[in-house]
Amino acid sequence: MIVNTELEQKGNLFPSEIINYKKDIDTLQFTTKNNVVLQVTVVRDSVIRFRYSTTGKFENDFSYGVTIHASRGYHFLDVTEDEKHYIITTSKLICKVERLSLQVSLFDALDLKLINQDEIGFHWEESYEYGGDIVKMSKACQKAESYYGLGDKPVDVNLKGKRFENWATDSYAFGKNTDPIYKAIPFYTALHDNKSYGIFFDNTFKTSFDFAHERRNVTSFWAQGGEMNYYFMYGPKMEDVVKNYTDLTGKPHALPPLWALGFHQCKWSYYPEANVKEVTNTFRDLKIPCDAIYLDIDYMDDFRCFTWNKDYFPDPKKMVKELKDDGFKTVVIIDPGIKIDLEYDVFKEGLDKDYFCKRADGPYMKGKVWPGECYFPDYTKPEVRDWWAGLFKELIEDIGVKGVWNDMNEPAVMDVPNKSFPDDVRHDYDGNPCSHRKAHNIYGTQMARATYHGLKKYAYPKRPFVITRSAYSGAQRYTSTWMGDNVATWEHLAIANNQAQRMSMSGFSFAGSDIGGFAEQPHGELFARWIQLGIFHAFCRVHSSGDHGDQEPWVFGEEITDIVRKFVELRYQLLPYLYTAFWNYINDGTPILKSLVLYDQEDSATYYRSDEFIYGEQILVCPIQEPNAKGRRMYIPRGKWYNFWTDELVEGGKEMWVDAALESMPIFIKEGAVIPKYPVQQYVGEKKFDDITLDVYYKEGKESSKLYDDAHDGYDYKKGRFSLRTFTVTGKKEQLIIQQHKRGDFNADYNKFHIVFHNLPFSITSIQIDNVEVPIDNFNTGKKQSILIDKEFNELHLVGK
Ligand code: MIG
Repeated sequence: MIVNTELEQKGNLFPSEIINYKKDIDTLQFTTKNNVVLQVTVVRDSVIRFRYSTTGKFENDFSYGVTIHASRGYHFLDVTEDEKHYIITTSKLICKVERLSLQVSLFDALDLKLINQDEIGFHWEESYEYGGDIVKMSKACQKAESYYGLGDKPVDVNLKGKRFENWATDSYAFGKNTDPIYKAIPFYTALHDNKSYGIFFDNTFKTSFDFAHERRNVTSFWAQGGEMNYYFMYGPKMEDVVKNYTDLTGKPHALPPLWALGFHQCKWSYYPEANVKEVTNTFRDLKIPCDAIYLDIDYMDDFRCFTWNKDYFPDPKKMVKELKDDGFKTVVIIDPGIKIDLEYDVFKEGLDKDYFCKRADGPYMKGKVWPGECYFPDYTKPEVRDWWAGLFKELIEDIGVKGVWNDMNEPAVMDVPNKSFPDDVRHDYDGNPCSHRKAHNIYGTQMARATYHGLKKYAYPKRPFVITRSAYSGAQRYTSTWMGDNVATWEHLAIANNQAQRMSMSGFSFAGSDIGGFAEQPHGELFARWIQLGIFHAFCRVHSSGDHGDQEPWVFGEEITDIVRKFVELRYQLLPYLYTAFWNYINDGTPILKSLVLYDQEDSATYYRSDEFIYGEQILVCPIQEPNAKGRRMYIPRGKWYNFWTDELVEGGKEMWVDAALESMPIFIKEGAVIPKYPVQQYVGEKKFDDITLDVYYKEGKESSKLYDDAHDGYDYKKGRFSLRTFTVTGKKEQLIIQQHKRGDFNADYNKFHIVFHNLPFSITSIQIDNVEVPIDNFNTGKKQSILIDKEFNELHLVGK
């Protein structure tokens, strides 16, 4: 852990004993003899912030990661002392601070069991090169403790035994274990003894995490500058840890428009216009649903942001309108590099207003990217973000573009060894001037934030849609994300699976991979298997570099086209289910994908499972990740599950073989679930429906399910124009009752539910709707047992024998 090897003899410094303690409402301050200060803030009963200074003074308390909307307030707070400790007690946690060493240990306030304990605890090294400290924290790794989270790391789900760095990096064709890649999300959750907690190290400098790698019994994290400043979040349920973290760093400010949860097609690049149209027309001809088409860098005039290449796209407004009339939303790429060209108004204005980043001694930060030599806006300055947001007026308001894709915002620079800005570049950091060492990891997020504000303003009253490559904790408030330049290999399919799960448990559910792989070209089989996984990611887009051939769903032959259509149709059918999961996410911070450990942490068989995951609340998915498979072994979590394809009921808590030839994949539905489905449409809003389907999976016992709905765009839902239906299924040997509870005053176009029953163990003798007997011939007893009923029913009661 000694970073500065030449000065090794100097090494680590440690706090000495506490000589002063004071309390100010929710904040306690401990000062040691050698002038180290530990500030402990009780944010919530289960969230405590620890902040250390080695000089007696703290920096200005500013964070891009923590949202101003974060919940605050606790039910109980008490501080006592014993011979060795100060003891802070909330309704969830007991935190002990040692008088002699400033070391911290945390206990569950209910059963008094140890959750987390400093090993050495806080220590530091002076940074001779840059000033300030290299700040370090070491924690004891508890027996059988495991670790999860950390954003986009391309490794198996459990992080134990590994070491990582957070430094946003353009990583073309990264591989398994490449570290770091595009994002910097310094948050992990840990689990031992059925208790889960999380640590968010809110420090934007280069941070490192070591999970019992260097020393078997120690987990540590450190940063190249700034403060030791971390939030400890307690569950004990892992899902609550993730919710706490998401509350702290922010939920998306708005639901995405529903179309953004549809299928997206992208390539580097579709041009000219005729080529774009050919692609979109083929989607419609072949009846493969699709909602968005992307324009990569070649749509611009010589890669100048906010311009169009008029040879390729002579009339963008007309094209965008025609695409829109056919159900396609146009999404365009915008990079941070602004071409140095005095004839180019964006450049000229940025220069005149002094909006570009500068080197330490004053010259502009000049770097080569696609347009050639460029300057780069300092998005960490509020005024620059406002300017940037304003640049979207024409694209969005006038031309009608619906989404913006921010790339290269690590920031990426070509032809330099470190692939980014030099360390000495200056940033405003919202009035806390600093070098690139501190601003690097946040640069991409601030760009996406500025982009989001532009879209929000000019798309109004519609909702904005932004996608970013780089991100720091909190970026999920503004934008969706993809995982960057992966490769068309089977291993990358597994990586994509792990990354999406990991992002989801790192508070960032709106994520997906380049389906099929960005670099190189997949075989049809790999493409089909990747589509099968991709339809279960909140962000679902095919993208490829294009230099290795085409990657549209139809280029691999008819068999593959049919499989792709079948699964994309399934995604469109499940849109109301996904939309509901998204609503859960923006309301409660509930992750849309749940790794099995997050779903059932009491089952230790889940701790190292990487392939299977829960989609939303009640669908279990496991992609096929190897060629020529006719099925695979997978772990079915505890409980009873229906095979989606056969309705066969299986008892979980064990591994089993599941058939899944190429036209299939392992999907299971939790018993008792009510799964809402739309009819297939070619794009969101294509059709008005008379009814939607509710697939009801019989269970002996009780299970409840939710269905959220609203206008699918706009902000009326924030004023109560939504509907939230809760269906409670109660199954008995010869009865099934479905109760519906509705909240909100949104009224969807459809009037009826087509309720389809799976596995009813009895034959119907009587049906009551809201306590009124209805003729039994309303019940369809064909291949699918079903009934069509008014969507506002309160209770459906089936009796059988
Ligand atoms: O240097 O815009 O990750 O999705 O197609 C490559 C071209 C720049 C990298 C992105 C990729 C995009 C490509 N970009």
